[in-house]
Amino acid sequence: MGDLASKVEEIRSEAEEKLRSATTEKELLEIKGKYFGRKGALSEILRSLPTLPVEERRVVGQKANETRKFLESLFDESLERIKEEARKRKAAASFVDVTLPGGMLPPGHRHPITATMEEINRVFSRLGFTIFGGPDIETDYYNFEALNIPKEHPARDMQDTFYVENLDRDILLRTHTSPIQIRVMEKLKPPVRVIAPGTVYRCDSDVTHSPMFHQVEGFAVDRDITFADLKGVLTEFCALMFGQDRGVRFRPSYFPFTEPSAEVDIECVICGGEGCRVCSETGWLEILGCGMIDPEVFRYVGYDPEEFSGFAFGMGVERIAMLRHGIGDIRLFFENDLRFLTQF
Ligand code: 2U9
Repeated sequence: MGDLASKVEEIRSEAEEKLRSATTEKELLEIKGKYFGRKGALSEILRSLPTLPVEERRVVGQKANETRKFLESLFDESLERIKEEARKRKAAASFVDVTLPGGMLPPGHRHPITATMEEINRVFSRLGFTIFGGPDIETDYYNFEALNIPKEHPARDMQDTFYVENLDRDILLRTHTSPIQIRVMEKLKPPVRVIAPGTVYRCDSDVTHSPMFHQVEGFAVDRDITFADLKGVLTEFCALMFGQDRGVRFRPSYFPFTEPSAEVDIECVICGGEGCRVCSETGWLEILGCGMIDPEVFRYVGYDPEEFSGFAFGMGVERIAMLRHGIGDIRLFFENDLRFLTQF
């Protein structure tokens, strides 16, 4: 008789210890199955009760039923404990300490085109020019007509224009920043010295041309402005931008809005004038265009060409940045590849 009762005791203490140390729901179910489930050790003892003598049946039966009740409630308690532990583990894993300092962004820097454009602006500011801006979307009048380029004039073929869709083809993306200067001339009377930096657009794309690029143009108008003033200002610009000892030359050229016109070359920044692949073995690099403003342009803006004269110039910012940094493909500026951009 003592045997079965102590077997129940044994089941109780073994199952209790295992339930208390179990860490998963699966483990709990296994313990229940083995000790106090329908096919467990306890059920087996209960099933054998009818074969026992009355006294033993009473004692063992009572003990076994109490033990099952105890283990079942310990099972529920342990299940609750395990679930609570899992909840706590999950909460700890997703805890965010909002008092910690935020992640620091690495310091950035200006895009090489912005840096070059700002440097050009700085040089002309030093020479007494004031910076103006204007709209990227322009009218045919400000982009062409007022610059002495009438409709159907062959000079229009020099710039492949993006037109904004309308029947009259009179709204477009500016092909140069010259319209800014027309707008300034309409508002300000001479003497004026103005610099016009900005984004411009042309339907053109290869290693040295991008459909979107940047220009800095400028002009000076006053009484008695001569080609000598043009040469003086632009020679000084080249010295400040490319070094005091760099050779500069002026070559005759043509632009519809200037007469006479010239192109300015500097000694090659790569070979110093010896001749190399970058300067096509000439020793010289073209960096800007310029000229005396055509009297016809003055008539459009209401300046008296008998009283005033002026010079104007224009340069492509990408070209200058490419020459300064020895870059062979203009598209690198606009791909936003950090391996390229972080070198500046
Ligand atoms: C007004 C009158 C005259 C601006 C000028 C150039 C010469 C010139 C090009 C250089 C390379 C543009 O980026 S580029 O393709 N520009 O050569 N620009 S004179 O003359 C003006 C502008 C405005 C009212």
